[in-house]
Amino acid sequence: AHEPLCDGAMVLRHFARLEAGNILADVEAIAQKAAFRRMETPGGLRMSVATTSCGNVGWVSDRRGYRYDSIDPVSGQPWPRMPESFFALAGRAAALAGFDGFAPDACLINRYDPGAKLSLHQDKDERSLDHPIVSVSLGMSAMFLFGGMKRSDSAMRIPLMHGDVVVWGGPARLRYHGVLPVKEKPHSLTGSRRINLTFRKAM
Ligand code: MD5
Ligand code: FE
Repeated sequence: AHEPLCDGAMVLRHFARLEAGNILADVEAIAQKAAFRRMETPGGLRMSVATTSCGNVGWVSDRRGYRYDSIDPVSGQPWPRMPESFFALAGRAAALAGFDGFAPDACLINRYDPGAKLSLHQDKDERSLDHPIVSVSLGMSAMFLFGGMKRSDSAMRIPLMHGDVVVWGGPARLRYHGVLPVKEKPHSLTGSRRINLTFRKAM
């Protein structure tokens, strides 16, 4: 089922379900080279979500700010390559939502343990905001907050479940969004974790 959420945002329910086991195996291999870590924000707080990346660049946060970097600051090495299957999945999802030719160069991988959350924010660290973001949810479900163009705008609550893919582009690209604290309802493939992959064209 393809549900338009609003102009520019499309939910593709179950879209990644058949591939979920393979994606999670790839995520484990990536995490062996670039471990999940809870990054520090410029304000000095530690995120409850643990992150890693694969692709030409990865998303990094520290006291200096947010940015994309070709080097993982923990390993001192380039980020692991983005698997072809990830690139292909993101491209197929984007095309279904009307964004042809999406070529992500970064895949940010978020790991939510029970209680982890993401406060309302906008994604604007990418060089051009003309490209969509494709998000893949795996494992435990989460309540996604989909707000407006201002932080103070009221937010819709959208449950995101294992295998759901969302494409955010055009007028939805800069909407405020977040994730409510994840409740512990273990999933057969991930245990007490939610994994979210976001594909971006960062550079
Ligand atoms: C998550 N991750 O579930 C979400 C999925 C992040 C993040 O927010 O920054 O890592 S991506 C949701 C998203 C991206 C771009 C635009 C909009 C939502 N939106 O317009 O609501 O871990
Ligand atoms: Fe975001």
